[in-house]
Amino acid sequence: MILKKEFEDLFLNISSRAALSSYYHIGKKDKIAADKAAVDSMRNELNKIDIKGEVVIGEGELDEAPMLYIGEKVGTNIGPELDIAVDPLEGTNFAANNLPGALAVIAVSNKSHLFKAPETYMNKISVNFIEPNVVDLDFSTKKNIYNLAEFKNKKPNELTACILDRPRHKEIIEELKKLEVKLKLISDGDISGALLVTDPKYSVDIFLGIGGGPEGVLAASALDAFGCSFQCKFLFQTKKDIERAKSMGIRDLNKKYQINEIVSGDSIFCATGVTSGDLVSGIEINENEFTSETLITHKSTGLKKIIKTRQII
Ligand code: VTB
Repeated sequence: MILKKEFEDLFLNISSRAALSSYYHIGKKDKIAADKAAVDSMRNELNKIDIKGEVVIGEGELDEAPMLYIGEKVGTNIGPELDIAVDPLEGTNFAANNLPGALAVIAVSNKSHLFKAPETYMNKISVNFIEPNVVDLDFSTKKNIYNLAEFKNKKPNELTACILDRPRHKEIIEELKKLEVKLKLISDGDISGALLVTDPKYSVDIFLGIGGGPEGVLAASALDAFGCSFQCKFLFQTKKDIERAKSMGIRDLNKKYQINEIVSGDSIFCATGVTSGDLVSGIEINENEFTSETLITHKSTGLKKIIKTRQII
């Protein structure tokens, strides 16, 4: 089933309104307030539209998050049954410190077509083509880089890899350095990081490493529309993580997922800039109007573009 074209505008409006709401908190050193503003706005706007929505990726479990928790029903309860994934403010540190790259993000699919990911870490890898056995989560970093270089007809030192700058990535980063791969180390925001493989203008050949599981599902929705490959594995560190995963129906805890096991069928993805970053520009306010930039994709219509809108506040 295809998602109606009119949803493109509706969801674009939801992510741009959420971005505007957290924009008022940028640089205020209060990431909780910035996040809450985006959550409240997204929930409010979602509840105005005619859908029977269920949050599959949200702010956490009901006991952790009062709003947009996993399983929360959203919409007017009239219309199609949809899965909703949200990261109302991706890059809360960026927003709190007025740094580039904060985004409001939402993705939607038909019911049961987005993976209900637990709130755990996820090991991810993404490139902008689909060709088996070139890049694989089970290969060593070295093998992936050599294969990718050969596939792209480049030398390893002409490739760029994007990865979160974390101590857990020490070995991968050392290996990439040894191979003379150019690094793009990001401090937060791995939805945006993953999406840098989608267009040559960002000069990123591969995205890899361990980040948030929910962020992985959101990125997968856009990567799918761009025809990129994405593989992932969840990492369960505590007993609680494992129990939660089992209760969510995950049997094989070491399973490697391909993109279409994470997002299947049609999906719409919107990421609006709160502060300007690699992907999109941030919110600008001019008297009673605001301008926002949103990267929007819609798999079935082939829509993949950055849309600038100007709206009354
Ligand atoms: C990433 C990134 C987020 O968390 O998922 C990362 O996209 C993973 O967690 O913006 P750690 O910070 O524990 O490494 C963020 O950086 C913050 O939610």
